[in-house]
Amino acid sequence: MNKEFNTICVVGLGYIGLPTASLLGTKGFEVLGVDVSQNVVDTINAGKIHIVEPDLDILVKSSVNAGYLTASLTPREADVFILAVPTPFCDDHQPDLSYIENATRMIAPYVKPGNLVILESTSPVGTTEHTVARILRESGHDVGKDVHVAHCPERVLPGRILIELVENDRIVGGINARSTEKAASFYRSFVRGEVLETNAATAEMAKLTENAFRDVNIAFANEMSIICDNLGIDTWDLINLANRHPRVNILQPGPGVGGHCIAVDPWFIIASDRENARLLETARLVNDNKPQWVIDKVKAKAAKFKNPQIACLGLAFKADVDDLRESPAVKIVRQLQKEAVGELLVCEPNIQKHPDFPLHSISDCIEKADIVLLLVDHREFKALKPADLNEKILIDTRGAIR
Ligand code: SAJ
Repeated sequence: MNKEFNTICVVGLGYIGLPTASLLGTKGFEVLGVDVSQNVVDTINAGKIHIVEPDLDILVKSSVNAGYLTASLTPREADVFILAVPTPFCDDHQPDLSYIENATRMIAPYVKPGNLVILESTSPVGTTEHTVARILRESGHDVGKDVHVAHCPERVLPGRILIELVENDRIVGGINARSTEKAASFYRSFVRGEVLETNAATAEMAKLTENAFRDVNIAFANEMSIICDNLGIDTWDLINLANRHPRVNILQPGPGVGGHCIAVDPWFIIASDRENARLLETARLVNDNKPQWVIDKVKAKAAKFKNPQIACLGLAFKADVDDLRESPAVKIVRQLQKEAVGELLVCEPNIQKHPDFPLHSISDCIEKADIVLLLVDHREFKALKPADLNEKILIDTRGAIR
C-alpha cells in the first residue's frame, strides 16, 4: 500500500464513483463515498447497491463489511479527493458544469496542504484549471504547490466496469508537472493498465475525442443502414462483407446512440469550436435523427393493420444493461405511444417495472404481435430465431435476429 495515499473521498456515487470507491475499498484504502442522495448513502452503508453492474454488489458488500467503505452526505478530510459527478449539457448543448462546481465547493473546506484532487468526470477542455483549480484557489488553497489537481478521465464501459477500471490504460493530466506526477503515482497503485502522463487540457480532450470518434463511426454505420434500406440491401450482410477488408472496421447500426457519454461528449468539443467541428456536429445529428427514421418505418408498417399489436423488444440504451438513460429505444416507444400507432407490448428483461409502460414477457409479446420491433440486442432477444416470428413483420434495428 502506498503510504502517501491512505484515505480517499469519492464525490458522486453513480456508475463511475461507486465502482471506483468500492474497488479502492477492496485494495485497502479507507474510502468515504459522498452523495447528495440520502437513499444512495443509506443503500451503500447497508452494503447494497442502487445500480446494476456485474459483480458490483459483491465488491460493495465486501468493502463495506470490511469497514473500508462508508457513505455520507458530507465529505471529510482525506489524502485524495476524486470527483465523479455528472456533466450533462443544457438545452443549447452547452456543457453544464454546475455539478463539478458544487462538488469542488463541497470538498474545498476539507482540503489541506499535501492533498491531491482528481477530476474524473468527463469535462470540456479547461475545466480542471478554470473550474476545479480556480474554486480551490478562491477558497484560499495554494493550488499547484500545496494542493495538487489533475484530470483523469474514466474510460470504463458499462457492463464491464469492474474489469476495465483495473485493466484499462489511464490518461492523467495535471495542472502542473507535480500534480501529474502525484496523480499518476496514485493510479499506478491500483491500476494494472499503463498510466500515461500528459497535461490537464490534453487529458480532457483525449476523453472527448475517444467518444466523438465512436460517435462519428456509429453515425457512418447508421447512415449506411438508411441508404442500404432504401436500396434493398441487407446492411448487416454488407458490413460483414466490407469488414473482411483488412483496413475496414465498420461499427454496428442501431436505433440511435444512447447513454450519458457518446451522445453528450462530442457537444463539448463542438461548443468549443463550432465553426470547425463540422463532421462532429453532422455525426451527432445523424445519430439523433435515427430514432425518427425507425418511428417512420414502424408507422408505415402499422398502417397496414386495423389495430396493430406492436412488440417493442428492449428499452435499455444498449445490450445487457439496465440503464435507460438517453435511450433511443425509450424515445421510440414513447413517441409510438404518443402517436397511438398501435397497441404496444413492451419487453425489457433487465428491469422489474417501468413507470410509463407495463412490461410483458418475451413469449407474451411474440405471441400477440403483428409487428416485432427489436430495439436492443439483449441476449434474450438474440436467442430468437426467424422461425419464432413466422408471419410477423420484423423490424430489427440491430440486426440481432438472423
Ligand atoms: N452503439 C451502436 N453501434 C455500435 C456501438 C454502439 O449503435 O457499433 C450504440 C449503443 O447501442 C449505445 C451507444 O452507441 O446506444 C453507446 O454505447 P457504447 O457501448 O459504444 O458506449 P458507452 O456509452 O456504454 O460507453 C462509452 C465508452 N467509450 C468508448 O468506447 C470510446 C466507454 O469506454 C466510456 O468510458 C463511456 O462511453 C463514458 O463514460 O464516456
